[in-house]
Amino acid sequence: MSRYQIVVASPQQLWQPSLFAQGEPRADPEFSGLVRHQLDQTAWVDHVTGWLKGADSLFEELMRSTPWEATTQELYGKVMVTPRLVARWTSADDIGALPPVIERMRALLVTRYERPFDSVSANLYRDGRDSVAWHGDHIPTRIVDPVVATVSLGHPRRFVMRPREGKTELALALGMGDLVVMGGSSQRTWLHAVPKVATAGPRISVAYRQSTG
Ligand SMILES: O=C(O)CCC(=O)C(=O)O
Repeated sequence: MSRYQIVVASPQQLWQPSLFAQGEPRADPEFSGLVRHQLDQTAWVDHVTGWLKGADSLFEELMRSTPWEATTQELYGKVMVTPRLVARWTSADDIGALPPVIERMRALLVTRYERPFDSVSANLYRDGRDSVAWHGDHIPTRIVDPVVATVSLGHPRRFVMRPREGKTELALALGMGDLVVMGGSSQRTWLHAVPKVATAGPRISVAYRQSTG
């Protein structure tokens, strides 16, 4: 018999609400405090710390009500379980059935960035072992300079970006209602990732993308 017992905590057990993210969820229509990181001549990232007030109640509702799925991916010829859980909503009816603040955030993003954002998806990083490897999002090439907006809920995780051929140039700690919007050529000429860490509480990222057009 092993001398070691492996204790695997569930995301609910690891979850500790923040004092700064309580109350009804409400996104800031003014995008106050927005900082634009001009990555190079053609790629940019907007960052608003704490854009969604009351992010914890949305986190808890999504944890409870989302049909989280484990998916697989092929890596170097091997089929591996993707290290995070995912969910995706692509029809207006599906998006309309989500907590109403998801639609309110979508409407604010559509107005500001003038993109349809007709697809909503979410990632659940249960703990520090969950991650997303370096990638650019797969968005049809007919969509020029796609804009991808992500709202982070729960415990902050490091979000990093680098040029396709280069080292990490931007690192942000994203959680508790932070908004990041990647635009210009950032999905084509840059990569982004959420690396694994030794310990982390659960985090959800909700992504708004354009899939048609
Ligand atoms: O969780 C994040 O902030 C990034 C997620 C991401 O890169 C993706 O879903 O493609």
